[in-house]
Amino acid sequence: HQNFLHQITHNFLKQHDDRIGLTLEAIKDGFLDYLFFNRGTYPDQATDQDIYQALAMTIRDRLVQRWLHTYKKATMEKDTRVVIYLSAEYLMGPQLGHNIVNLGVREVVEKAMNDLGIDLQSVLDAEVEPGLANGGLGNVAASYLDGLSSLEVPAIGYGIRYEFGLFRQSFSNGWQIEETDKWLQFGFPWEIQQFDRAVEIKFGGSTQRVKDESGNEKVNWIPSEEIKGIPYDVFVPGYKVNTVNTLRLWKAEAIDSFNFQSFNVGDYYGAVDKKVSSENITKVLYPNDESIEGKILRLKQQYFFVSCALQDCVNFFLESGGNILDFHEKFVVQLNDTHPTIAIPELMRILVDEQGVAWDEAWHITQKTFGYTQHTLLPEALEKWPVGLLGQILPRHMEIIYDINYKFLNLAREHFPNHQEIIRTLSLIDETGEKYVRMANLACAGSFSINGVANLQTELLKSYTLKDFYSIFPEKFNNKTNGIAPRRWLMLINNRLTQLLDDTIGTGWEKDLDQLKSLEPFAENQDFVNKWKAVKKEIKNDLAQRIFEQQRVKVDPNSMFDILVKRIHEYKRQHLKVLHIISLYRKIKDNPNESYVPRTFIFGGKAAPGYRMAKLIIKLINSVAEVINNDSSINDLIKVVFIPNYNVRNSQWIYPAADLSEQISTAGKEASGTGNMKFSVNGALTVGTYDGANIEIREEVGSDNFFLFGLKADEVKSLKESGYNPYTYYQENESLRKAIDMINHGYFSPNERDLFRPLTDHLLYYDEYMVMADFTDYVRAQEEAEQLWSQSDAWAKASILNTARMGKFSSDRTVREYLRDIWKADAVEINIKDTLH
Ligand code: H53
Repeated sequence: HQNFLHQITHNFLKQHDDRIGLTLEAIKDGFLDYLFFNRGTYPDQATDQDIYQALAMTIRDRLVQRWLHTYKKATMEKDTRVVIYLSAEYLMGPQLGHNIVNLGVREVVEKAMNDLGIDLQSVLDAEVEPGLANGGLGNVAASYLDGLSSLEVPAIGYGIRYEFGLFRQSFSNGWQIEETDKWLQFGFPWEIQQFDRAVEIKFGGSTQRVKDESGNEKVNWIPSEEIKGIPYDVFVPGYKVNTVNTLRLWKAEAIDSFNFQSFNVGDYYGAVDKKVSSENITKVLYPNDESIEGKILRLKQQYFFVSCALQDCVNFFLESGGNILDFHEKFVVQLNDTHPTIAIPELMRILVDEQGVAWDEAWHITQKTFGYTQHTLLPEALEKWPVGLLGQILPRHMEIIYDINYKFLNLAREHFPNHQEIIRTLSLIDETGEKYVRMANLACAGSFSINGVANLQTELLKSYTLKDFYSIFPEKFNNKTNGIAPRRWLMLINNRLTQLLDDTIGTGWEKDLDQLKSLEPFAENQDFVNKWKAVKKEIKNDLAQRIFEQQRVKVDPNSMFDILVKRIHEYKRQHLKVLHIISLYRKIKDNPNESYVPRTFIFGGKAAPGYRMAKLIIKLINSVAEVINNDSSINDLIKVVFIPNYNVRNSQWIYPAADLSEQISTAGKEASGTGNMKFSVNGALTVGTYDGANIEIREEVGSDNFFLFGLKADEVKSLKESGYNPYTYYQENESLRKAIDMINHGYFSPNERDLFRPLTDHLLYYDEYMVMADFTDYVRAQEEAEQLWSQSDAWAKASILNTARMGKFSSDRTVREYLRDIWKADAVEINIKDTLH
């Protein structure tokens, strides 16, 4: 019977090939069909949202068959190895444009829309992006799924379907205002709900030791709360291949959506209450990047999606006839930072308590299953959970963690006999005050691979942050320098440059970014240099126009676009940039007759809602912008713009338009950075510190095409140890002093002179991130940039060389390295003509 039904489906698909075909007519028909039957409208009456939804459904139709084949013929097959990526965040970005590019149908779709009198760009603009991430961490998660699909390797990303993504930012009187991100409001056309793959998740309660039939001791977990996880599958198509992998996002639901007992005694509200509280778990993304929020709900989120994911893997492996003892052969599970680390005791629990595997064997399987990616050098970003809280929410896991720790510390003592201090730092439990579980230590003990995300960071992990783990397990440590997806971050967002590249060196670079190298000789070709400049000018025009429409600020496309976009954080030093702008402003006012390079300073980025200093920095930028943009005495020589609600969509306009990319973190603080890569591949020059992936970018593009400044990581460290006194820089550097004095005298806050005191005091008397120490050299690097800018051909040449030499930073390269060293999974070609079973 089943075969019969399959046959019918296949005949149907064959007959209706046009419905899913990629021809102009098929796409037009599909689109009109959806517009009429699904949206209930005609093209001339359709809203932007109607048109977006109809086109999205049309494109989605073309993914379904590919996705189902990938899922059934590769992912679920017993003997194919599958990469599992666990991440609390995915920064997917707008989907329509990306999926059109990956299907290879950009031109056809553009033509189809044109024929109907519709502008594709305005359709793309109508999409509300799924903002299920804070920043860089979610961006790499999305890029690696894209890379895995493009390399045809079966993979599943697991995460949370937050009902509200990262808050939307607006400004009121220059202050950041946060609003709920209702990204699901109009429906999300790129997902399919999989009700039949729902799983149950337990919380709280207690454990009990019982004997099973054969007299062996066994642990029962008797929870106090149970909820359901419902998966929603999002398609992740590879570039011009049939592979469409799965991003499976989980939503929490109550098990009985209605508690009839309460209902019968008239407590209607109480009955609904339980449903509401269960569903709270996946309500909202915590808006902190690199700082921990020790909230119960956050821990529940982490356990929730991790348990859903592992149960799902175990289920379909056993369904396909797999042997649980081979779990680590079938799956490799990558932990994206420590957020999913509770997966380690969870897999132990499933193996030991539910599958009856002996402890040592279960530990062997677990350690062979997990890889751990470490993304940070900030001590405050290392997650830890109070033992009391973890034990209350996950009593069985707390026991398992203690058991793991006991054995792990015995091993550690063999390496470090009589080193009580080292044993204490290695312990999974921090016992210096209130007891905490150290999630990074748990991740290190429970995985076979530990990787950093750029060379410098990996070295710093080995010599400081995870030094003692490195001496026990040197073989586990490796580096995987981050990369970005060239399809999104060049092809999709920079159509103009893509055309020029295709015309000059042909296509093929999108799948093999090293091919951009063949652009190098063109840097010497005046005709090409002129074309490059013309393209850049058009792109800058586009952004200038958007800025004017949004903010009513006129910026000059001929000025140098100097851009700093990323999360607002003190270590990323947006305030260093502000001090530079103020000092330049001061200089122009004091010496109006000298000649200056016209500059437009563009900012973007969100501050965590509870991070007061970051919010004050936003207010300062907006206040400085207000004064400078309205000061007619400086003849529009400089403009300052803060683009609100920085997200993927806005960033797609920003990166291609940049002349100068600001990557100015304190050395030794930014693990890698990926924005730095997006700028440079689009032809921006970088002014940057010797930090994170900046170092490797500079190595690739050449030191002449990169403006390096500032203290190095070891210099930062030794200056700190020798007693850093920021005030001396204030005394010694006149322009720095004047800039700080202007802020302190209320020049930018006339109604509230002391508004920025907390910030300036911090800089003068504490300055954890050494803004003051790096100021002078930063200004020097900026002047160097201005000199090069004045020779516009030389600048263009450096810009061309940046693009030409960025091949290394394709996420395809990173994914290949993960596959080679950690994941060890092979490509599986997907043939959509195969019959499915
Ligand atoms: O991860 C990026 C790095 C970047 C680092 C970032 C990150 C988060 O976004 C959140 C938490 C965390 O521990 C690290 O700050 O340097 O490029 C991807 O690896």
